[in-house]
Amino acid sequence: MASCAASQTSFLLQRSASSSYAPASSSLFLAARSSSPLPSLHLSSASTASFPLRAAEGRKGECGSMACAASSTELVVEKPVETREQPVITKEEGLMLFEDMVLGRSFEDMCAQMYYRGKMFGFVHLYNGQEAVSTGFIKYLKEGDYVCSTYRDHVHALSKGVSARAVMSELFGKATGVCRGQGGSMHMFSKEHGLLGGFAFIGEGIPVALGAAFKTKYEKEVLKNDKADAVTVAFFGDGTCNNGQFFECLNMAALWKLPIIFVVENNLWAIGMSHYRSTSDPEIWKKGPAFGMPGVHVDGMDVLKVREVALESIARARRGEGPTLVECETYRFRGHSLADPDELRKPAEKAHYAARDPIVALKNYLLEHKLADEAELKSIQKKIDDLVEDAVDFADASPLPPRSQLLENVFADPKGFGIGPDGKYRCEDPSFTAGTAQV
Ligand SMILES: Cc1ncc(C[n+]2csc(CCOP(=O)(O)OP(=O)(O)O)c2C)c(N)n1
Ligand SMILES: [Mg+2]
Repeated sequence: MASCAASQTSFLLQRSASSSYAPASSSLFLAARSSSPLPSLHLSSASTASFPLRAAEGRKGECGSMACAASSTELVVEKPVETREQPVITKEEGLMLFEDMVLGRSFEDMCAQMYYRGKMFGFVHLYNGQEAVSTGFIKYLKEGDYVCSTYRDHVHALSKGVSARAVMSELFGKATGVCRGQGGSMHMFSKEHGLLGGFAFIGEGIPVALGAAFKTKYEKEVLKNDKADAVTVAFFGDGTCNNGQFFECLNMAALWKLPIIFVVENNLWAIGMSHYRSTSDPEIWKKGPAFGMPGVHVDGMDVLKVREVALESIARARRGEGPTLVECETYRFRGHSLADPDELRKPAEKAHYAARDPIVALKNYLLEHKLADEAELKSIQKKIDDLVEDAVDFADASPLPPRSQLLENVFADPKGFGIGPDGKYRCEDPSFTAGTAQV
């Protein structure tokens, strides 16, 4: 039980959960390692079906999820949370969250259609099922805040305010795309929106996000700019947490108390590799306290719980109190990419999470709390359907980038392409790019 013991606590703070998704048995507790002044915040819901399933699916070893869950009862005194009569969000906020999640889902469904119709090239990784994470964090950021994504980046871009037209056009490789068609699916970037990029290499975005957070700290403390209060959120997957850059960045972020939130989208799988087969301790949130920052574990299929953790960790970062590691338990509803036949995951597992669809859960919450009626929600869906259709029409009608754009933003020296038979560098020949790519 060596690694379970690492979460030993010296004190416990309790408060009630603010979400009424699972009112009967959810609990939220703050615990701190005896050696660290920083709290490790662990948000869990005992009635959330995914947690027991994950424990059951986990390795049966010493510190599988089940063992750790059992040991945590020694450390945490749970108290029943009273049922909340009042909704935790306003109507306006609820509809905003709903709209953003529906946009993410509908956009991705349309991407699948367009990909299979041959409108997109390369790999396309969809975000279906994980919407509560993107929406729950990004919608609570300010305009000047930063988001760093992965190759599963369309929905992060949309939540951060990049238009559906600009994302769809980028996917079509068109000049009107957010990166003028040069990035494609895995490389959404927008300086204007503080979107630091999608990254095809796993973990590559984490140090970039760290750099943005360092910039904010430097502006504030060295350049004495009191207005520098940007928060950076870095999203990445469970598989990526086995990568060295993750650990290096946790260390630096804690050391320098950077305004960054590391958001792990733990969807249980890294392509076809189960999380439980590839990591020494499947509870990723515990790595936060190990580096001296809070580690939070949250149900990533519940946008209201994600929201609660987001509000707290964003406020903490903005106050200058440093980084937070948040592990969101979520699930992707489609294969790893659109080229993946998705044959490795068990049908029962897929069905289990399909029944916990975060959009359906939010919809039910809005209806039950009389924050919206069916007609209002349908009209939001219709509005989004129209918006996504418009994005496709726009992308389709947009021009391809000119050939002259081919070598723009390519850092390799084009002279590396060598000297032609005429003794001149090949890149100096006006027809150099002709036929090298279909742009
Ligand atoms: C540095 C690096 N190594 C390996 C790969 C191949 N690869 C692509 S996706 C992936 C799995 C990542 O899984 P996870 O971090 O859980 O993200 P998810 O796809 O589940 O969102 C791997 C290993 C890569 N892209 N980059
Ligand atoms: Mg994963």
